[in-house]
Amino acid sequence: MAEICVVGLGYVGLPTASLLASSGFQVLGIDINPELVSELQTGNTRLQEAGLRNLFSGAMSSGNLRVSTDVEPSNMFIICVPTPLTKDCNVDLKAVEGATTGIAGVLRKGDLVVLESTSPVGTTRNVVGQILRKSGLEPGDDFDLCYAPERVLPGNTVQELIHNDRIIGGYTPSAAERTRRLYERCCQGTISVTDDLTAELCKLVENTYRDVNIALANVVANVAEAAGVNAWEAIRLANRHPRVEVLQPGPGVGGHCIPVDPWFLVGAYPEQTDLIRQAREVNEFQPTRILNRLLDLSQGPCGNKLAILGAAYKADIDDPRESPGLALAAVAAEAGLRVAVHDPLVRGGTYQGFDVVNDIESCLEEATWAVLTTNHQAYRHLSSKIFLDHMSGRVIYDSRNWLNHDSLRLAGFRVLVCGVGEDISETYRLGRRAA
Ligand code: SAJ
Repeated sequence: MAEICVVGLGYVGLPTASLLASSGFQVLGIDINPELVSELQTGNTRLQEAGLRNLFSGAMSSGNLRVSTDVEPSNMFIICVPTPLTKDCNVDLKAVEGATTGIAGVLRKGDLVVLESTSPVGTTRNVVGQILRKSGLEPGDDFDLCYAPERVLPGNTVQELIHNDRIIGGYTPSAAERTRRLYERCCQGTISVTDDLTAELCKLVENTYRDVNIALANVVANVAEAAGVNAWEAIRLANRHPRVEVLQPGPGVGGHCIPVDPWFLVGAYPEQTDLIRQAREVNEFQPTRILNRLLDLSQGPCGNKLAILGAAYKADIDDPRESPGLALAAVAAEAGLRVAVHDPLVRGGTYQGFDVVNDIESCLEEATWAVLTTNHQAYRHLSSKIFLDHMSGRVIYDSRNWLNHDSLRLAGFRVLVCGVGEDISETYRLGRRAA
């Protein structure tokens, strides 16, 4: 029998199960997707996470980790399933409910159940606890119940699982203590203990803070464009203040966490969360702003093909979920443009109705405009030649301030930069006024 059953073998569950197994626990990893489980049974994972392949295959070959589609009795259960948004921006708790229902079927007195999935305040006790009561057991009396949010940055998951501080929110203090002892076995960060409601709010505050901060950066970029100032330079200098840390503007906020989690607060507390909703709206509008600026400021029409460089939601990862590049593709297609999308890391295929290709030449071929949406290292030193050789138009929009603007301008391109007024971008170099 497994000591720990990890339910959900995705971006968080698989590294968590692997790490616990390599810390000496007998772990069973569960996923409802039979293809994923068959693939994992071979000891391979497709997840592109530094250190994960070795950690996972080592855990499998040690015999401490097994994977299956079926939940089994276990001393401890950790739920790591997705909590996406519905179309009308409400939380979809179906995966949490399904995972919990499975656990309720095998729950025994003395077990521990931990929810890690980002969830609205109250989910641990009112959803998970309530479903588990169907087992005839009472949380707090018969079994322990906790909320322990994951905090890992996709792309650096294994390192962050080991080194980040963690919050453990117990339905009861003793449940929190027990969970702290469990996580201490593989987490080297400081583990703080609180109640489940506070821990749930804490997780939502972390991602909302980042969303609001990026929205501020995007507003600064809009002001800078109107005022003829370079926002990147202004933010860099403002951040020299010891108590200021403004993030960076860009094409919007992607991924499966930051654009989603603030809605869990807005949905439940609409009257208290105007600021949070507005920040979401600012960030969601960025692709449309980019398109409008591009169409307003660019040269006369010489075609209608838009080449988008970057389908991953952020730099140097292969994940296209909620990506600003694909959001831009959608608004551009709606405006009647032909759209091509390139990414060096996202596996070639169709995402949200758009083909993502891995060869940049075909994406740029005969393009009227090119927009850089992801600051991948692979794009950092793109030569002006590749744009010259393939594009028919001569307008490039850099939404991440990432390309070599001087060399592109020398090659005859008009370069628009997010957060830099167009007239300014011609006369400023490295963010300073030209002599
Ligand atoms: N972004 C900007 N400007 C910035 C920073 C980020 O536009 O200055 C954009 C990125 O390009 C990307 C989006 O924001 O499109 C989100 O990327 P991210 O790196 O800020 O965050 P995620 O979604 O990859 O991971 C976040 C992290 N949360 C925080 O940093 C508070 C991570 O620690 C969480 O564990 C994760 O959400 C999660 O699973 O909740």
